[in-house]
Amino acid sequence: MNKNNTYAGIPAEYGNLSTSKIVIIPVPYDGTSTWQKGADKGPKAFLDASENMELYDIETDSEVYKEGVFLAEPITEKSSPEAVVDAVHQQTKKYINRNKFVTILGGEHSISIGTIRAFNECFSDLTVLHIDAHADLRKEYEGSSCNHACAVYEANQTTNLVQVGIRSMDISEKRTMNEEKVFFAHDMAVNEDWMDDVIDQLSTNVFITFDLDALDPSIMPSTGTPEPGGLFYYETLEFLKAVFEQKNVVGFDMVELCPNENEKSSDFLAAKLFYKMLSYKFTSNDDTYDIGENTIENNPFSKLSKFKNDEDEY
Ligand SMILES: [Mn+2]
Repeated sequence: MNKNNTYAGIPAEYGNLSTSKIVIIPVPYDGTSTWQKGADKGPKAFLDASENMELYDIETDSEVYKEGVFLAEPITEKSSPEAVVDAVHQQTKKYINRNKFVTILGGEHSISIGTIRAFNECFSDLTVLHIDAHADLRKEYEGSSCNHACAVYEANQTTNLVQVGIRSMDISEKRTMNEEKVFFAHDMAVNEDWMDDVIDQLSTNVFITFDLDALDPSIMPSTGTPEPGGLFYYETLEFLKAVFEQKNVVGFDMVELCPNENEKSSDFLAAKLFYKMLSYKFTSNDDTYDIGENTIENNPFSKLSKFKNDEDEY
């Protein structure tokens, strides 16, 4: 950890909870992964890489850390996958209720069950934009509904789930899947309009769950289950930027960084991608959103929340 004890080594004045618009919750958990272990080391590798990043973003001409980024205590619960999901759910909701732009850093993908549950309770008409190589639609896997293979089963029941980059699944998941809202990697490879087609499926409020194995293993080898044929960096950025510009992104998580001591570029990619997403959020044209007849002005991620800002409650 840097001398400031802050995200990316930012000056302490930008890391206070009370003045920060952004919160990062690290969840170093890897209890259910089935192949390569090590996603529990993801948050530390991510934070180490973040400290070596230059914090001016050229593309957006911004320094988003000046919005304030509070690095929350890591969630250390490990007793069972269900207990982890509960802890993540509660912590996420706590910070959403303080009107923060909440981001969660995994850890393996099962933690997203908790993050999505919190966002879905706090925001109406929520889309979960699931960017991943895997469908993750199993109801139960190895005896638990909180397994990484089940990450978006609940979201599929309770939100508008839109899946992007999928290239590996079990045939049983076809029964659960809404194929109109699934963008398979092999189709995206030959469809020039896939970004617009995805955006057409999104409601106004969007939560992004980003499994890093959605990216091509040539640029993101350090992940638990690398699958060939993934997204590349600039197309990913172009897509995300369009989503942030056209929709009200209410928060995001990033999961499945499984660091390898001999391969640091994946850690750095994750750190940069995360910072890019923050940069897009806070420089996108987010002054107004049309949601039906209502126009929400300024600070839309909080004003579309079902909850009032109540600092005293916590
Ligand atoms: Mn995956």
